[in-house]
Amino acid sequence: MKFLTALSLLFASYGVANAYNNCTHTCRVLVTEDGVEWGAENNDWCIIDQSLCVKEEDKNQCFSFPNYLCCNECNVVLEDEEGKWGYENNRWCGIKDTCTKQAEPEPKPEKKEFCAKHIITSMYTADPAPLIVDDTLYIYTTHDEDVLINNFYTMRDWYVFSTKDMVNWTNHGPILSLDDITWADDRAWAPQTIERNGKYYFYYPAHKIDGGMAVGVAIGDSPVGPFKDIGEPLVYQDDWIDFDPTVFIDDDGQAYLYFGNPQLRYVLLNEDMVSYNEEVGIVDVELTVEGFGEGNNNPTSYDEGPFFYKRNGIYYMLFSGFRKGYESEYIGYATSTSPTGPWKYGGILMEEHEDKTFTNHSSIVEFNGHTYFFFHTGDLPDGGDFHRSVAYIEFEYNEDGSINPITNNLGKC
Ligand code: FUB
Repeated sequence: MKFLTALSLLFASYGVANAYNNCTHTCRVLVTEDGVEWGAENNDWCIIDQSLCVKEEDKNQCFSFPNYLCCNECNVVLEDEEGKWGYENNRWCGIKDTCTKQAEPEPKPEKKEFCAKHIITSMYTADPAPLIVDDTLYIYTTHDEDVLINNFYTMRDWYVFSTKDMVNWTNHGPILSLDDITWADDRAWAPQTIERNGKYYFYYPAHKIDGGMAVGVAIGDSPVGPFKDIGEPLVYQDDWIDFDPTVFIDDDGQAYLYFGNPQLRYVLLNEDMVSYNEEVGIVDVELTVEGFGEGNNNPTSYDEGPFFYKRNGIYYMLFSGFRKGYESEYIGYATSTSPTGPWKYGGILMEEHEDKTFTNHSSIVEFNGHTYFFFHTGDLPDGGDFHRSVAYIEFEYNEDGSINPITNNLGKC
């Protein structure tokens, strides 16, 4: 046979079989010659030592240890001339040389603990709303006066605080006061500022003389003012609903102004930012439990303090609300794929402050690679319902853009 002839020639030229190596990874006998079984490896003949071969019926056995199973782990218990041995499930097992240490289970990333901090402790502030200009974060706030009239909200002006590092804060206020607004006489409540074409638009709610609540707007040349009111309310319907404005300009240039307690409403701002699309008018958002969670209000948990923004194509609406069984506000959020809803309830962002203060009011901003949740609490000395203080805490979004509840750990961390 041609093959045997070749083999004989091979043997002839090399003389004896033991000039060949033992096969190390094949047990397939190609030729048996004078009781010697030959296989082939690496383009050369090799001699098969059957004692090293795994029998068909012993497939699970360890190649190097024909009568033993292969270890699952690589923990060497014993080493002798045959090789390395492990001990698993009450029996010895062979450890292949190719055995690589199984990767240690990935340590679970430790849940980062962030610490809440006040932005200012020398005065009472509430209702924070952020604006980033260049390398600076500005936080616009309301101001709870030290001395209360009728033990109720006593709020007559607005402030802005700036920081570049979240440590050092500069107070630029007051930036606007009820005294500067001809049509308003009370309730300098939760504002927000936005920039467009180099101008800064400060949206604020206030009580209209002889009327209800209204949303006004004042214009400034810089984020810290001075701001000049346009001289009349931007939104006024002679009710007590239209306050707590939040403003956002979408990628297509359309600006939205949401507001309202306990009805969430919006208008489409015109390019000039001081008037709105009258044809669309003032739109009531349909408040559903699917959108705003179940609660004490109509029948959802939405109450007030909307904060509207967009991240990675998702629109977010933070809000202050009442959950069933609670008499102070929690912060919840809803998301949508469109700026006007429908909204999908996302859950609790911050639980009620319970006995500390009846309200809360939130906003979120990404600054210098970190994400911050701003809120207010009653945690300062003599703090309470009408003596509140703005604080913030860092947090991280989940992969899908959802946000886990955030704990107010002021003073505990
Ligand atoms: O600060 C006055 C009012 O209390 C705000 O407008 C509401 O959001 C609530 O925080």
